[in-house]
Amino acid sequence: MGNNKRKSKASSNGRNSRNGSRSTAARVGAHASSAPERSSSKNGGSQQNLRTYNIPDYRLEHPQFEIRQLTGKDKQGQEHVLYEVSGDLDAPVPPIRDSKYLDQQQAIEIYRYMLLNRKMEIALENLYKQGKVVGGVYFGLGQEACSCASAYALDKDDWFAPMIRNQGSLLVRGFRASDTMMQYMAKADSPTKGRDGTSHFGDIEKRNMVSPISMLGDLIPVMSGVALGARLQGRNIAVMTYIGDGGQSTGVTYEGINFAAVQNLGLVLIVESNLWAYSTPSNMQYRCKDLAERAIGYGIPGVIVDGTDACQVYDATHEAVERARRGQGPTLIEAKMMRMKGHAIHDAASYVPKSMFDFWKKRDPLTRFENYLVKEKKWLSQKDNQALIAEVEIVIEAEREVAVNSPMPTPESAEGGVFCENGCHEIKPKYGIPKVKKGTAAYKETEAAVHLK
Ligand SMILES: Cc1ncc(C[n+]2csc(CCOP(=O)(O)OP(=O)(O)O)c2C)c(N)n1
Ligand SMILES: [Mg+2]
Repeated sequence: MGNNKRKSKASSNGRNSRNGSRSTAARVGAHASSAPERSSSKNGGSQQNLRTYNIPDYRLEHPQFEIRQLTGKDKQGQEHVLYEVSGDLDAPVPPIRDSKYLDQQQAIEIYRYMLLNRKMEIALENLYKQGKVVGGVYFGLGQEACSCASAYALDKDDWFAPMIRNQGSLLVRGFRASDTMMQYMAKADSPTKGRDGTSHFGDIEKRNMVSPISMLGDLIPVMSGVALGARLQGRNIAVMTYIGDGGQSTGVTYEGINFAAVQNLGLVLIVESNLWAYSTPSNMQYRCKDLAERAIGYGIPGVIVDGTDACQVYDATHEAVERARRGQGPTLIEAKMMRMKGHAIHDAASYVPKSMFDFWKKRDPLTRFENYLVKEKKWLSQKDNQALIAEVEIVIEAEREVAVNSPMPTPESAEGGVFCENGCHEIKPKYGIPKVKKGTAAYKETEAAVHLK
């Protein structure tokens, strides 16, 4: 990226489109070129200070769409916003990129987690329709490769913090499908024992999982803090979390990444670039071409992957995790894909143009990975694939039974388990005693401290 300033015209709504044209439409899911390092130009002269940065891009296709906001009228003559999409929506589906790291058994294991993820969410939708769910349900349809393959790249000692679409990551980290189901049904045996109806639970003891925080972006500084805590105990670990293409607009996202960058903390941030933030299309959310470009401003590596390709997601996360463990700092991974349902079960996503769903349906991560394993690599015979699918269905049915049969919490139980009692949540150093020097000098009152009094 150069430092030459380009003059661009304002669009009719006061914003410039991402490709600089005078239109409210902007390109979504545009491409970027590759090469991981940032380098200084050696051209000399006026080019002397020109810095060039590159964003590696693992994708095998670069979808280009234009989304245009229009105003329509309903039958009563009421005006409402609608969106129109144009672009090459009939482009052929690209192949899965061979992984540099995954072997046959690992690839099949990721596929099984993706199947579990998909079938668990189908079961959840049914539980909701049966009136068994307290509140709403969130889905990661179309994002299973992103959740499962990224979590699969972590080791036991690494940490992670999921967001609403990462129910697959929980399965990879050892949570049972019934944990998520019971949580949504607010059952007594759920991780929060019926105190929360959605995803606000963690496990800092065994699974190194920080509970999701609903305020978008806030997990980023928290996870940076986890990495700092581990460093003070003498360890460089990877700490992974996710943020949506909408959520990354928050101020705390910037603060959290910047802190990890300057402290060289092992943050692995997966940006779930799924083209919508609630009912806002991504081109009304940010102006840069690819969100991975933001890594340049933070001074950290950024990489783009096809979020519907499990191999690409795994490889990029694996490399980011390795960097983190070597103490080389954070990485931002932009996973491009599509949110294939509404924001949550209450949202029918009728604002999304149907042709956009059709385009991404052909890129269903599960079907693509299945084809790859069965037809391309021949790592899984048709028969073994059918057996695997049947086994996953049995597991999900058994988990559903466990969840449905769990009792509701007793009214008396509401009294306990809210505040920490008798040190029940003592947080002990996990990796050793913090390696911090104890100061010997007495506290010196500074001018600033005096002033604050
Ligand atoms: C700081 C903050 N602002 C607003 C919200 C309300 N909110 C919850 S999800 C959401 C949209 C998120 O979109 P995106 O980040 O793209 O994630 P996606 O739903 O597409 O996975 C909003 C605005 C919130 N939770 N936190
Ligand atoms: Mg989004």
